[in-house]
Amino acid sequence: MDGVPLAAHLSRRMRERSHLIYPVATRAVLLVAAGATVAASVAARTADAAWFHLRLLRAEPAADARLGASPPRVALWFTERPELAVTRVRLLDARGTPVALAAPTRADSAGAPVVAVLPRPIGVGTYTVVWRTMARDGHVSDGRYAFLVGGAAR
Ligand SMILES: [Cu+2]
Repeated sequence: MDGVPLAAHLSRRMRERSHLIYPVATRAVLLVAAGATVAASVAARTADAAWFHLRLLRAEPAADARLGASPPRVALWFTERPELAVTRVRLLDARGTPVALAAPTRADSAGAPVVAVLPRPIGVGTYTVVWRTMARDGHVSDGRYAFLVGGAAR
């Protein structure tokens, strides 16, 4: 039955997105509503995806970059000011294991990136940056992208 996995997916999605925005009681109501009105949720989610206010503008390392050596940091520029207190940046190796990364910081100036320093250099391999943040209006955005260390020399 097609509706079941979709409903489960939407519930999970709603839970992820709501935990920063809504108190627990409201979240429970939203989960019930999500199960009851899947079609409406699909429409809302589609519109939502098209209108995420905060998006990743650019990044260092860039998506799909091939670096000759370990980057010193991950820097993320967003289209609007992110709420640093709820911003999470993780770096995963090819097996999905988290790599040591300092807590994200951000200079208090317009256009400043969120920066997470690598305390130790990383070795050759493929890595994935996973980020999640929230705009000042409470909208949560998240994403991930990969880059390669050791792929420059050929
Ligand atoms: Cu928004």
